[in-house]
Amino acid sequence: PENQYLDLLRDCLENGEKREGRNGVTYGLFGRQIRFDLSQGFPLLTTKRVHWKAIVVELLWFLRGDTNVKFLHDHGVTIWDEWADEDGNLGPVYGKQWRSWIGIKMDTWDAVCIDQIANVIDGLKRDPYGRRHIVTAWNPAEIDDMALPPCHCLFQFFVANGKLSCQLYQRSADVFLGVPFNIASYALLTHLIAREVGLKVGEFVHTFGDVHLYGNHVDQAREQLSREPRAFPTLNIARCLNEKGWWGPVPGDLSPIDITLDDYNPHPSIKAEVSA
Ligand code: THF
Repeated sequence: PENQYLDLLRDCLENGEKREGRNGVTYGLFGRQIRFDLSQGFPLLTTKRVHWKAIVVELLWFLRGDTNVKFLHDHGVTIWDEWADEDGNLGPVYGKQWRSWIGIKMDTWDAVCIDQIANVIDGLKRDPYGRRHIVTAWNPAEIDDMALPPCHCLFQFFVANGKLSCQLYQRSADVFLGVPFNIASYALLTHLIAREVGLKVGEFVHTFGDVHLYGNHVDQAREQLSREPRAFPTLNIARCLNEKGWWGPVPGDLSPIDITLDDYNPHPSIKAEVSA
């Protein structure tokens, strides 16, 4: 099931172009795509243990519209620390753009605040077969104020046969450390939104711009590629908060403990250093 990921990892290792970039050596490729049928298990990699709780907490943090690492710290998650300022702020990153994108109406010069998550949920309910179910974090006016421009920049939902699919465009992808997180995060988001709008889950399609293996992850990648994949786990969402509207301005109600996995039996974790 995770063979598509392993093939991409191998592709970077064997065919990636070696480049010296902003934060170190990478072996990069451009324009790749992998996909997961979410009805066939939850795509959390089994060829190394992936820190599931960090994925859940990070996604709930995005959905809260939060851009300060305090919430992550309160739940023991440190994956954004490298980029935060002394007050824990990251600038207008994902949460801000997803939940309160600021724009100006051309005719009246009125400021508008757009909740893209609420809009996409509403859109899926009103017009499931619409072709505009898009959320974008790539806000050119605010890129300079962000600690890091969004890597997973834009996603779109699609409905067929009562199933919700999601495609992500990721402009920059750290194939060893980040991508396993990104796959699980968007798979979980698809499950949450599907539940919200009363659909089953379809596919998660992951499209990459620059996908790269860092020079200091090469040994770890070889180790991972030597391992045999196991069956994917299954996801449980204990309660659904749609009566209260968890996507509202102050959700804070869906807790990481509501979201668990069954039958996750991965190979051991593999340590690697993140490049900031
Ligand atoms: N920058 C880089 N270089 N790689 C990334 O994956 C990345 N992100 C986010 C923003 N910038 C990035 C941050 N996400 C880990 C995982 C995800 C991250 C950052 C770091 C990480 O170190 N994972 C380890 C340990 C995790 C833990 O135990 O908490 C791992 O082994 O998986 C990708 O969007």
